[in-house]
Amino acid sequence: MWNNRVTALLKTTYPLIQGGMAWVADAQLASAVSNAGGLGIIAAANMPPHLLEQEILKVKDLTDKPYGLNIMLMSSTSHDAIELAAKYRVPVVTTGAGIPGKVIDRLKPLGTTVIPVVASVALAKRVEKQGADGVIAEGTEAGGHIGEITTMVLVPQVTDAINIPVIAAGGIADGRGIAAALALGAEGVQIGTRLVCCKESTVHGSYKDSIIKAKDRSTVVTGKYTGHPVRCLSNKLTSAFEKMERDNVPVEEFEKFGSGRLRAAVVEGDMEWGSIMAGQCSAMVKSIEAASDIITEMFNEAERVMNTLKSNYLDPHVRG
Ligand code: TUI
Repeated sequence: MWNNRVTALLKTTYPLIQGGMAWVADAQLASAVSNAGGLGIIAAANMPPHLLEQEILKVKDLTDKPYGLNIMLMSSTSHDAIELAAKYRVPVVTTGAGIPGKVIDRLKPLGTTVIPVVASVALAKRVEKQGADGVIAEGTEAGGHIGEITTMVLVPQVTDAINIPVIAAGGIADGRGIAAALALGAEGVQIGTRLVCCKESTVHGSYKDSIIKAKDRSTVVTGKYTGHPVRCLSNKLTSAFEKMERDNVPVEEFEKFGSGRLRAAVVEGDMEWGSIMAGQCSAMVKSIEAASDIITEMFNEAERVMNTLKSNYLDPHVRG
């Protein structure tokens, strides 16, 4: 039913990639997503190489299905992550927060599928020329480090500009979002926030609860003036960041103040002073379910949505 260029690339049942969320995307989450028919991802982010190696070994133990590694290009340990991906012949690598030329050059010759996250048409064209296998076009609705263009506007422009498959990301939390992404020309979806709240996710319970309690305007974007804007649920930390931005404090001071905050939220459950990175679709996440139930239901709903659209707008109507 869902076979297309993305399932062919990923060797998965569904055209779904899990977001490469720092501190969240570990072997337990990745294996749950892969076992459910999507592509589970381990986030290398700033993980020390020996711990990342343990996570790679663990995911290989917990699933026979394909899995991936996300390499955050701004991270000081990205080189080590690339070498570990090479050592273990990781099937798929996604990249974020930068230009992935060195990842493509090192890993493509080894047979790794490389799928960079892009937030602009220009970068999508550039990575296609560099040899990327597909792109994840991530809209500003997403959580964490983001670009400026919405998913609705970015995805059709990227699909028009390149020939490799496009995976839509940012703001997708249910089957309606999947159907919409496909309507915009994407052939797959990346899901972050909704999977933070799955049963197998090891994030602190308070983090999951905060997402479930979130409303439409609960997220804010801080750090625009640093050049690295980040979307989080609003709390005391984001208010302090907003004040620092108004006061134009030096960028180094701002970044030093932010250091360790994501870990504080994810691991310790500090909902006041931790960085609760999450997308705008937090408000659409209503319960904690197993990854396999989330993924199966999202694609079943997408199928129902597409059938309803067809019967409402395309099938011959009996006119009275
Ligand atoms: O990378 C992400 N999201 C992230 S990374 C992250 S870790 C972090 N921790 C603490 C502070 C800040 C970050 C949390 N969330 N998403 C993928 C993504 N990549 N979004 C936007 C981009 C992007 C932006 C610019 C990719 C390439 C790019 O190129 C720059 C250029 O010069 O064109």
